[in-house]
Amino acid sequence: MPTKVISRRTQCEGRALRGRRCGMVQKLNPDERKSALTKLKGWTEVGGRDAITRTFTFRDFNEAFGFMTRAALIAEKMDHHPEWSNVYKTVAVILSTHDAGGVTERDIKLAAAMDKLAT
Ligand code: HBI
Repeated sequence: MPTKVISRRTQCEGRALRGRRCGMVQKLNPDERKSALTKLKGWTEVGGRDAITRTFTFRDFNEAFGFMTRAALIAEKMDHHPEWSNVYKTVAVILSTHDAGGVTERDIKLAAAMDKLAT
């Protein structure tokens, strides 16, 4: 049974009806990305990929997981999610906008929110 193809527009209308974000965002160009990084704390570009990364180190696992919990709530509210891993007191984060195939303003916004949580 062939799966029914739903146009992006229909998907978007559906998401809007459910109060979820939709609409395409544009990737930042290299200069925009570099400029945005100067406003963040300790984020760098990922070699060979249109993404940014930062590794956060906390006092212990409890603090690291608390950071992830708070960051997860922000990500869910933004409908924009990190690629991340946790080993004991460190949290390694990579941000990129899958829908756009690279770094967008959404990633910068989430990175700034994470920086604020980690201060
Ligand atoms: N998170 N990092 C990231 N990139 C996305 O494109 C993305 C997301 N979270 C949800 C989301 N897109 C939805 O809008 C759907 O497009 C999956």
